[in-house]
Parts: sequence; C-alpha cells; structure tokens
Amino acid sequence: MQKDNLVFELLQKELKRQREGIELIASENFTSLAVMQAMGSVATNKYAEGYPGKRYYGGCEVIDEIETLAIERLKQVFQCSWANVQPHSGAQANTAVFLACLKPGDKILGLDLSMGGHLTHGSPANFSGKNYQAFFYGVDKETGLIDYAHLEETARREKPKMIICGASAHSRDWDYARIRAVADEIGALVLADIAHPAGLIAAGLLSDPFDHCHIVTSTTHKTLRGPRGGIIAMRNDFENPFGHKDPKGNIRMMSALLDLAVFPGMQGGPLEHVIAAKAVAFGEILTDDFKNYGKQVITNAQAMAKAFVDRGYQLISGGTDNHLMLIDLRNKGITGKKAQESLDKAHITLNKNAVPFDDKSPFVTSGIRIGLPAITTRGLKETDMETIAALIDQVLVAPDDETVLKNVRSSVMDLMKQFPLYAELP
Ligand code: DSN
Repeated sequence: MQKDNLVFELLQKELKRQREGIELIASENFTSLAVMQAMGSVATNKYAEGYPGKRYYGGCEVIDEIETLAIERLKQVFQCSWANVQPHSGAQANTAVFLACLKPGDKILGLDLSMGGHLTHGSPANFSGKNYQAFFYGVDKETGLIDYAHLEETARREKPKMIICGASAHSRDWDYARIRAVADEIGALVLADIAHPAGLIAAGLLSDPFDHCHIVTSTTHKTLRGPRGGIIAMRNDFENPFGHKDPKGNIRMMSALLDLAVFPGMQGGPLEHVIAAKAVAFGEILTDDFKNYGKQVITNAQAMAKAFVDRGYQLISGGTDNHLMLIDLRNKGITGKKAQESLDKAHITLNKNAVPFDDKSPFVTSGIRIGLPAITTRGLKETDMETIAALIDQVLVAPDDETVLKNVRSSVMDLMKQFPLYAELP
C-alpha cells in the first residue's frame, strides 16, 4: 500500500504548528505519546456494540478487558460506583443523560451560554434547547460570580426536572451543595458537567461534585489530558425519580438507564481505540505526577491572571480558581475577534469569547478566554506567565502592526523551543 503523503505531510505541518505556538485554548491539552499510541491502535478495527460481557459481536474478549480497565480506573479516579466510558464526546454524554432522565418537553435549568455556559445546557440552537423547555441562570453583573440567588428563584418558580451546573468559560469553583439543596426542595436531579475542571477535581484541587450531584459528565481531553471523548459517572446509583422504565417496561436503576441511553439509545459501536486511550489517560491521572500537574495549572493560571490585572485588563470575577480566565477587552478598545486573529498571526492561540452581558455578537465578542492546561503540560511555570502576558499585551496594543506581530512571533518560537513537544517524534 502506498503511503498517503498528502495527509501525513499535513499532520507533520500540524505538529510543527503545535510545537511552535503558545497554546492557550482552555479546552485543549497535549496527551502523552502513550495515549496517542493507544488511539492509533488495532482497537479501531473492532466492532463491540454492547458492554463488556454483553456484546452483539464475537471476538470481543480482549476489547472487554480494555473497556473494563477503563471503567475501573475511572471509578478509582473519582471514587465512583458506576461509570460509562463510551460517549464519543461531552455533548454525547449530556445527550445520554437527558435521554435517560427526562421526557421531551420537560423543564431544565442551566447556565446561560452567553454567561459562560455550554451549548448542551439548553441553548436554543442545540437539541437540549429544542427538545426540552430550557430556563437559565447567570452570573452577577458586578462580581461575575454565579448568581445562586437567581438560580434558586428560577428553580422554585419553574420547578425544572433537572438543574445543570458546569461551564465552558467560568473561572470560579462551584457551590454544588447549594444547588443540590434547592434541587431537593423541588424534586429535581442535578447534573454536573465538569468537562472543563475535571482534571483539577480528579487531583483533589477543587470542590468535589460527586457528593452532591446525582450524575456527572465530562469530556476526557481537556484538563483530564486524555483522548477526545466523553464519560458519565455516578458516585451512588439510584432509581430514576420520574418513574422512567426500560424498553421492556421494567423499573431500573439509573446506571442501567444511562447505559441503555448511550447504547442503543444514541450511539452505535463504541470507539474502542479511544476507550483504550481513555484507560491509559486514567492510569496517568492516578499518579502523583498528575496531582503536581494540576497544582501547576492553577499556579500558572493565577500568575497569568495577576500579570493581566497588573496591566489594567479586566478579568471577569477578578481572577481564577481553576485553569482558565475570561478577559473583558472593552476597556482596551479591541474586540475578541480581532484579538484572536492578531494573536494567531503571532503564534499565540486562544479563542474569542462572549463576556457576561456582552453587547457584541458571538461572532465578534468583547472578550478572550485563556486556558493553561496545554502550556503547563509543556512544562511552563509561573515565571513564564509574566512573559506570555507581556507578549499578548504587545499584540493587543498594536494588533495591525506587522513589525510587532513578527517580533512577538519570533519571541514565541524562541520560548517554545525551550519546551520540546513530542521530542520522540520526527
Ligand atoms: N466546551 C467547549 C470549549 O470549552 O471549548 C467546546 O464545546
């Protein structure tokens, strides 16, 4: 078979881009080589619809061992009694939870997308806003913190069946106990989507949602530093409080309904090569190295936040508890879109992001989101954050100045040469 030069040259080009840039997209990370090797393995060849021990295909004995290992390691990571590692993504994981817990038209309550929430938490553009009646809470205009009083008021008034906590662009920890208290008052379930901070929760550095939230979903590729994918987990199993039954009309525990919702409910064959890579990543998360990584992510984020505040930038909520920060650029006279485009030219990658109460469209935005998981994996420390903030500031002050962009790009390349990425690869 001839090698596909076109695709492999493009992949080499992408590796070069990753090596030479400063990666600040809060939802990205660099997996270990072992995680990538598991993903690019023979497990991609195998059909395994079903679950370990109950498959619709022959020849699944090794795949069963791989998937069981992934499940057991994930249970250990979060001290859970049940986990499903098959969702292809975080969105799929959330879809499965909705399918298992709710009926179309049921009310849900989530963090508004424009306030840092996620599409799958009820946005009208998404299945969650189309098939369910979505209500939203937000953040306080002054403090940028979650407006729990508004959440409680909306919950008591609308009585949603499910309250969703979790965010894509919120830099503070969550009060899961407070959300559970109001959910118990109105008989609602609580879903925590921890896609962003999951790795920091796994490392014991942020509040633990599992004690208070009935069901937890996550992606595996952000702070968990695994392959692109999703998971669902519960510390304690329970009966669906809304009387849902399985297709045979039997009352089942939530774990069984969630398994059925993932397969055959909304997915076919699981991506067993990705599940193998998830098992590798979960094994890595159980090490002390990962705990140290989590601590460094937070140290770096706080150092970066301080460096921006010192330069007169306005951070939503004034700082960060986790791996990211959201910067409102309105006092700097540049939009999120322009900032992202100019920084791209300087090999600094991040994303434009709406800020709470934004007056610009989601395609333009007033803000940028900065995340530290990826550069922390590369080995950068808190002293480097001052350097990076200074480089970003130079670009944002003169976004169209080609000389500035060229000089910053060259400084970025020099800096990142000191932190080799995938040195084992050509
Ligand atoms: N979770 C989004 C992000 O944070 O980039 C993608 O869905």
